[in-house]
Amino acid sequence: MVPIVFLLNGPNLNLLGKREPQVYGHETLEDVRALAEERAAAHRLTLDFRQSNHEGVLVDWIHEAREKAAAIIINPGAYTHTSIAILDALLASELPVVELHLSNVFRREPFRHHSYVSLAARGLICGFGARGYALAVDAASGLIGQPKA
Ligand code: CA2
Repeated sequence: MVPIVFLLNGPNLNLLGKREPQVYGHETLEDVRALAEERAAAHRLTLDFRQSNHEGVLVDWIHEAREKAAAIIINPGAYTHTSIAILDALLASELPVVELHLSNVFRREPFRHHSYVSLAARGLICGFGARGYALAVDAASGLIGQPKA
């Protein structure tokens, strides 16, 4: 069976490529989806790529991943810095988690330096823009022991 990786995106990431290109780049969410799907195919993985602006929806999707997925990649957006609910759901999933950010959060405002999600993550990719999405799929593939095609 082909392993499934959930790639979840949090609030405002639907605006990618449409606002603040100096911070988040020119690629749209559809562009980063394409990059991630290309890497997933190379690793013989199925990618389930989603975005929501709602914390509870993200929590529900993490619960769903527990049943269906072999790993979770998550860019929780601003919920990174605030959401114990998302942290608890990730811990409960018992799945390998890759935390992902477009920007280098450590070069930004101090409130972005703390991540609740990092407590559940096996690793963190940040600061590589859209390319980070491909790197995150590589990392997830390694965590579930999936060989490259
Ligand atoms: O760098 C990242 O990927 C972030 O997760 C993005 C979040 C931010 O709150 C985190 O600290 C770091 C914000 C997502 C907002 O996305 C936008 C994209 C384009 C235009 C405006 C917002």
